[in-house]
Amino acid sequence: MTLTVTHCAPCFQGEWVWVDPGIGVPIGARVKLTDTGHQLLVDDEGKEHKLSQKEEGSIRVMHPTSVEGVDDMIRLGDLNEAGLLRNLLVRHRQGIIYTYTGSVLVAVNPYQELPLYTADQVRLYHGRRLGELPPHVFAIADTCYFNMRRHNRDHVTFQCCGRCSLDGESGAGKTESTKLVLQFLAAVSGQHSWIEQQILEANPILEAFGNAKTIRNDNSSRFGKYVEIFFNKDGAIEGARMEQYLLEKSRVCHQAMEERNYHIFYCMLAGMTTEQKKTLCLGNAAEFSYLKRGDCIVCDGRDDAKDYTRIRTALKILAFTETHCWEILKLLAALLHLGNVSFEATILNNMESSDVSLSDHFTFAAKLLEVQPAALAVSLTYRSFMTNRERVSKPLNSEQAADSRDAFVKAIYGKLFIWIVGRINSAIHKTPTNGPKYVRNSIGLLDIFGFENFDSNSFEQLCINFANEQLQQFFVRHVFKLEQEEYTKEDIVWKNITFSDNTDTLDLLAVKPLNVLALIDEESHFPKGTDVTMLNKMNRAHAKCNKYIPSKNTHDMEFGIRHFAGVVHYDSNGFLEKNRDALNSGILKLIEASTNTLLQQLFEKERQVSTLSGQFRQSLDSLMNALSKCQPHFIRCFKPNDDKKSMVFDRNLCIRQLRYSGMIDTIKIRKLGFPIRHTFKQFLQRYRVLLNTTVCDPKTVILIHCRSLGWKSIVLMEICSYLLFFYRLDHMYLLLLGSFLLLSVSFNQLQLGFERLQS
Ligand code: AD9
Ligand code: MG
Repeated sequence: MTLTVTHCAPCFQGEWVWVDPGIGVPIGARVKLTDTGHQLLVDDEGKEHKLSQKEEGSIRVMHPTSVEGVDDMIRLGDLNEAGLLRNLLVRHRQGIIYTYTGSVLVAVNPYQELPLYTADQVRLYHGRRLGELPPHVFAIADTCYFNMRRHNRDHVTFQCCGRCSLDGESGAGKTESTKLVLQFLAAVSGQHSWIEQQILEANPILEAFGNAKTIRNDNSSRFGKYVEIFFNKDGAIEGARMEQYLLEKSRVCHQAMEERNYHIFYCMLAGMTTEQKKTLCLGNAAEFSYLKRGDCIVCDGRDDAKDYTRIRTALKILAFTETHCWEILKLLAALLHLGNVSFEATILNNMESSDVSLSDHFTFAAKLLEVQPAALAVSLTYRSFMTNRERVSKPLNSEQAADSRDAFVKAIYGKLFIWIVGRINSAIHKTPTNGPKYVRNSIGLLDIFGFENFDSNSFEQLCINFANEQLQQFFVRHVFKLEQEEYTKEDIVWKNITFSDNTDTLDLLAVKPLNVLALIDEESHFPKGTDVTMLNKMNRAHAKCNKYIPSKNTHDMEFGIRHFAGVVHYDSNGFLEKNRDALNSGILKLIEASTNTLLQQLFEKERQVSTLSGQFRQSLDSLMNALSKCQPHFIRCFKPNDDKKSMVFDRNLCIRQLRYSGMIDTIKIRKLGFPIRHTFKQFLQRYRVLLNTTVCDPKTVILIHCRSLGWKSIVLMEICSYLLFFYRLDHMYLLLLGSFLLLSVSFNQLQLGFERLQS
């Protein structure tokens, strides 16, 4: 094995060094002397590396901060990929899951219950400055809360929000972290009110209907979620609003091997009384085709019957009446029965057609949907559409009829989910009553699907990855671009730092003329448009774009996109149908004729205003707009291994996550920069005590002081602002620090002194 080694340094027994066995990122290793006096390196994974004599003298010694690990990666001496990776590894081994990178929190999924979230911990972290205590998700939650309240005091007329954005792979811990932030906010807002309980209880409902067991996560969120929590001027929670994005509807009808349908189905079958099940003609999960496509009915570690009780309690708390609950169960039962309906191939006027195979399931489905069986049969086996003059019906063959049944089921489930979120909102989202001038503060929590790249990727993955590109750009913009631009604008000496930017990919997806999403939409509106015509247009329009990988030949239905997190190949089959998201008009007529009130309500607003990607883009735009107006906080969730194991740290998986989380660049920029700045007005309001002046115009005051004190004053102010913001120092400290700083002679010394002061 050849070893790549850099700096020369003599090494001693037991010393820590870096070794690069040529398999990616250097790994930490400890020097061991053999009996013959040669050096042997034992790396972090226990592997031994022999060194040639020449190599022995040229080993890179590990910075002391990397040996034991640090709380904030900004303080690492080995400020590189290997350093960050080892820091996470060392802490993971010590059972420490949280690490800062400046104000960004990295959370490594522990895959075990840790005693970190007790009421004592809430009290411990509440009101403490960030960095004072070991890194914790509660510390970030408290910073959001503290800043929100502080701004509330300072600027009563502005609506200000702290945002938390959670990012990470499936199973990394985004949803758990969101719940923890919510738990913390509910605890510190201190009311133990009914509304708080309602907000907390919304989660089990959303998870029942929107989460499922996948190979990556036993409780995978199959929708994106943005929760906005509103606080009154005293900092008490007074309401919340939830937004959902892009539920994976296809899961209701199909699941990959070892995956399940949505939890609610298994829970209801395990938890309903025999009587209730009899009324809905339900048996066990194994009897329903929709529940066993993944050959997986039980999920280890989940108790479906117990969860059902929990869901029912939550529904009650969220003001779902008994009638609502029963109507929901009826509809879910109807979907299960529909899934068991099969079709027989027939020939009608020389055309392929189909008939419903009559079965109890079909009869029950019609009964529960409250429609005429004959009408249900026709709407499933015919497709009707409008020509210029009249409505025409075309028979469907048995496969098409099964597809039409699935489309019906997906539409019902998708709308039911949206309806449930709507009802939750109507329980927890109260309009403020204190008059028009009353402004509420809010904290938003974004828990949205991570980047997806499967063996086969379809339209849903394109939408999800598009959302991730936008969020990545938001992160990159926030951390990098704005920072850099601001320094340039303020004439602060700043060496340009290079960072990976995903603007080109976003241009290709949604900005350029004939961008990918626009082409898909355009082709969806053409009655004659097909996946093939769409793909051809895309290949032609973007042949020269280096972020686009065209299909290999005319038979190849795949195209590729170079995303910030890697290349994803998409199978364009089914894109247009999924994007059109339109129900056969025969089915819409059937729903109109149904006497099932819930079904009717779900489809009340069924106006085909926009395509799926159109709707999604709209909700993403409003999300991005909301995010851009607020102070964001980021929690980057990491998954230590793919096996849901508690003590396994897969280096390759973690490097990948480090890379695409932008952590390396974040750490550079954060260490070099000044993270917090204020306008003249804000500055004066906050530091008037320091400036000792009666002049009122903020800019004049500050400029006078800058001129008389020179650049040191600016540095002082920046650092004071930083300290006040992050460390919540009081004025006493600030004055002491001020005199210390003004005596210092060079900026480096200031920084050194400052660092010493911090430690
Ligand atoms: V997905 O994109 O929705 O598939 P998430 O949301 O990132 O994914 P989730 O929060 O559901 O992952 O976490 C997955 C599992 O990891 C949880 O069900 C827990 O079993 C486990 N987990 C995550 N965070 C923690 C934690 N802080 N403490 C203990 C945790 N277990
Ligand atoms: Mg989740």
